[in-house]
Amino acid sequence: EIKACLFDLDGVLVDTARYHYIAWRELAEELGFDFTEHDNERLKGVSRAASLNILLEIGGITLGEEEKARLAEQKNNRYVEYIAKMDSSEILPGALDFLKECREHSIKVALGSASKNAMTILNNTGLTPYFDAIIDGTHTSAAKPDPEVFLLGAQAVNIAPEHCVVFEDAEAGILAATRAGMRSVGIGSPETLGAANLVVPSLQQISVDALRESFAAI
Ligand code: G16
Ligand code: MG
Repeated sequence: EIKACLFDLDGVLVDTARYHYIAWRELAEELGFDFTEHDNERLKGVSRAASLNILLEIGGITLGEEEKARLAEQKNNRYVEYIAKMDSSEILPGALDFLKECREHSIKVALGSASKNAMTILNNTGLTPYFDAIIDGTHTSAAKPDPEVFLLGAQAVNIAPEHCVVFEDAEAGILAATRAGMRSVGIGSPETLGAANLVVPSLQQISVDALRESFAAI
C-alpha cells in the first residue's frame, strides 16, 4: 500500500536547473572557461560543494578550500537572486494536480531535496502548503545516493520505507530511494533512470490509481 510520496524538488516539481546553470556558467566565465548545458547535466541532484568540484574539474582548475567556499557562496548569491523572482508559473506540468491528488487520497507528502534553498523555492511558487514534511539540504549530512534525505522524510511523516514512493529526476536520487528500501518513479528518460521501478516523462503522466496499479504489491 502506498502511504507516502516523497518528492525531489529540482527537475520534478520545478525547473530550477536552468537557474543553477546560468549561475554556474557565469562563474565559469569569470574563471576563464566555457560551461555547456551538456556539462550541467552532471550537476543535477548533486550538492553545491560537489557541483563546484565538478565545475573546476571541467575547467582544469585546482583551488584551496577557502577559495572554493568563496566561489560557492558567490554562485549561490547569484542563484538566490534568480529564484527570488520565481512564481507558480514555474511549477512543472502535472506537479500541482498530483500533489493535490495525493492529499485527496490521504497519502502523506514529503520533500527530499539536496538544495539548501528549497524553502525559498517552495514559498515563492506557493507549493509549501502541499507538504506534510520538508527535508532539504539544511537537514542532511550525506548527499544522494545516500538514503538519508528520504529516510528522514519517511520518519517525519511516520511511514515505513516500504510504503513510500520516491519521485526523482536524477540517477543518484533513484539509487538513494532503492537504498532507503523505497519504490521509485523516475521523472525523465528511461536511458538515465532505468533503475527506477517506473519511468514517466513528467508528473502529468501519473495518477494515484495508476501508481497503485503498478505497485500493487505495496
Ligand atoms: C538541487 C539541484 C542541484 C543543486 C542542489 C543543491 O537538488 O538538482 O543541481 O546543486 O540542489 O542546491 P543549493 O545550491 O540550492 O543548495 P534536488 O535534490 O532538489 O534535485
Ligand atoms: Mg532533482
